[in-house]
Amino acid sequence: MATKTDPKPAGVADEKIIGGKTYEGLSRERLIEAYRIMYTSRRLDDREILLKRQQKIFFQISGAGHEAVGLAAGFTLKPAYDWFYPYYRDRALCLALGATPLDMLLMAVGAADDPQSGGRQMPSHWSFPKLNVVTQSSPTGSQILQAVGCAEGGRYFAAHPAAAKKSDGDYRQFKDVKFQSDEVTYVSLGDGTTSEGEFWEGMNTASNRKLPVLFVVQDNGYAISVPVEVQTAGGNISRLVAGFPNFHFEEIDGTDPVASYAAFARTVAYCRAGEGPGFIHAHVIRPYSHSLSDDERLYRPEAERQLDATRDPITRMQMFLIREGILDEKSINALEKQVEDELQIAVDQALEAALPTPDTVMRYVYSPDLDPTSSAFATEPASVAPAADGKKIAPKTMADLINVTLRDEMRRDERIVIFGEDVADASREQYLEEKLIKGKGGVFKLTFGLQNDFGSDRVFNSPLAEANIVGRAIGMATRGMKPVVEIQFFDYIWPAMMQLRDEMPLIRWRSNNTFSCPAVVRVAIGGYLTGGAIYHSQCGESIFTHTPGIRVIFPSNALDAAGLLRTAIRCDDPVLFLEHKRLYRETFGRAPYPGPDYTIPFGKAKIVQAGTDLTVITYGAVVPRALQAAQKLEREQGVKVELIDLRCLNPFDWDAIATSVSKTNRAIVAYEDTLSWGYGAEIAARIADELFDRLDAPVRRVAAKDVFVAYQPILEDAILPQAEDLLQAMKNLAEW
Ligand SMILES: Cc1ncc(C[n+]2csc(CCOP(=O)(O)OP(=O)(O)O)c2C)c(N)n1
Ligand SMILES: [Mg+2]
Repeated sequence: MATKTDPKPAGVADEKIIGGKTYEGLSRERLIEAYRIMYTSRRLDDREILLKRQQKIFFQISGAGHEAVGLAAGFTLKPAYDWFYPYYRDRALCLALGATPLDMLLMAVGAADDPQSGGRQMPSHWSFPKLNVVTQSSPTGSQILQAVGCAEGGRYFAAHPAAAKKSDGDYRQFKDVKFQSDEVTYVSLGDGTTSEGEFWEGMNTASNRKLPVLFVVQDNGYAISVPVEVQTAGGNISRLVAGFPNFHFEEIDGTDPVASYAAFARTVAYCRAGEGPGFIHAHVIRPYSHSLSDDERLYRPEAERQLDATRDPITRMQMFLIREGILDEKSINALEKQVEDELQIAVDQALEAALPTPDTVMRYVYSPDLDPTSSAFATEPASVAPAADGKKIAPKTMADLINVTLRDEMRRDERIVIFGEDVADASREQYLEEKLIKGKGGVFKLTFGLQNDFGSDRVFNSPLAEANIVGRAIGMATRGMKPVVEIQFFDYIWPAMMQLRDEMPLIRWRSNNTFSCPAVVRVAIGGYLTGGAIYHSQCGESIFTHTPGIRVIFPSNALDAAGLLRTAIRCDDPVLFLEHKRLYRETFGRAPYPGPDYTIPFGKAKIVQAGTDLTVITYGAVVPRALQAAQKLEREQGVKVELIDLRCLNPFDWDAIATSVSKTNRAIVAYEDTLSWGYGAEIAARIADELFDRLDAPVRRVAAKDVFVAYQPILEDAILPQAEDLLQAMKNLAEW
């Protein structure tokens, strides 16, 4: 049941909550420890500020004013047991969990031994694998859906403990899984960040699934210079979220350590008991401006800043300890001196630390353990015995083979879950049980029957929210699961773009290989649909091939789709798996099922047709069109085109291109996406750069016009590259 403390105005301490001599269960020793941590946190900020002014570090953002909340969280949650998605003001939390000042300072100087990122991330982007603090980034709020996925991961492993076992031959070999049946996932954010849509998506799913996620909004009244009433309707986030079911809510004075501790203790107990998520709205202060790049005197008058200063949690804790006779002034001074001495040693050590060398920059963009381009993934399709009556087994469509591949992989690997919009057979599973319905299984039916076969906790519908799908997948994959999620149409991938660009591809690199999230995102892509129009025909693959850290696959036929999807699932890297809608049920490229172990290495092109006069490099739905054109050209003019289907766009098979172009001396790059700035530009540039002396003619591109795909088929045909366009380009180049 949801509860709520009496709301009180920000900044007004409630002395009654501090109450009595029990200090809400905190012993005197624990209170002294609390002060030590809070003071260390504040003085570490001060040290970093000094170092920044001396140009010995390059950025500083403080946790000042937020120490009491962090402390309360750190004292009520368990490191290496619970999971943490903290934000940059959570220095005191990380110290309370067991991170050291040296760990933090090594990050500030960008040391080689910076345990959080190896010199790759700004300071205060927390990452402590041993404590279950998951690598954090800079985009505000992108941690929230990942935290939700993390909590789902814990719940999944608790229900499927056998899935946690290691297994050779795929990503599982390199992924330790740990979970606790009553673990809690902490996620924090500022007041401004509650304006991000992903915050609401995260709250929605945590509420709906009753997940043990503890949301902590640290409300310092400002997001850089923008005050809370501009961010939040009515100026108070607690009032807005109060309608979410299943939550335990608290609104607290987050500058009061003991009151904060009490509120956290209540909320953590609620989450741990499996009652649902918690939401703590803590009113805090921000005495040091937003960061060292900001001067709040430009937008906050002195009187307002002074009012904040009266609520400083460090001073309040000091006064409290003295008033309660727990420490006297002398012992406080001694404690502080000890902290200062320890910090001095840490600063000296950090300043002497070795710096990373430039030759390390490309490390850990991808998994160093499992290479999906390796020959270990090169297999032959299982020979299909003819049916008993001697008839040949009918070849299957790409849609069929993707469905069978998913089914076989789910059987093999219990860590796989599938979710997305409409991917389940039916969310109201009693309809399935009572056999009242057949089930849907995706708008293109690619996941049909999987929920029926594997149950509703392995195949389920997501809300209609693409960031929700990808963000949660990242959180799950970080925990060791293998989410194979679906984005219904490429045209609608954009709400997930922050997760796909700034998160999924970066988790490994930015954490210096201490975290990874090898999820698979399947996306229906492309046009040639007759009536698909602007919003059901888009390509745009080069936007993702432009992003280091994510593999991009684009098969043109059923066999490749099966083999490459299996490699994608077993792989240790995140994969964007692009499935062309027009090819799902095409006659072209059908094949018998190649068996449950058929894999194709990434980055190996397929020579669709060998030739000597001209090379066409393409992929996806342009492959059958280019083949048709090439065959016609050979019939009519005897020109022999070598047709290369790249199949994988990142990595791509440069060797196949170079070998072919060196032989034919002529190249066309053909693709369905808009011409300019597209995937072909990179290939063309590389051919011009590295094969210049082998060329007898300019490198040509054939692609869509630089416009979106229109609805009327006459317009669609004119916009997308057709076999006839390819034929003309081939003829033209052959004659050049
Ligand atoms: C998506 C995104 N937009 C903008 C920024 C730049 N930025 C960094 S922190 C910040 C303000 C955050 O305010 P709030 O959530 O209240 O947290 P606080 O810093 O006050 O603790 C902004 C706008 C960012 N990092 N990410
Ligand atoms: Mg704020």
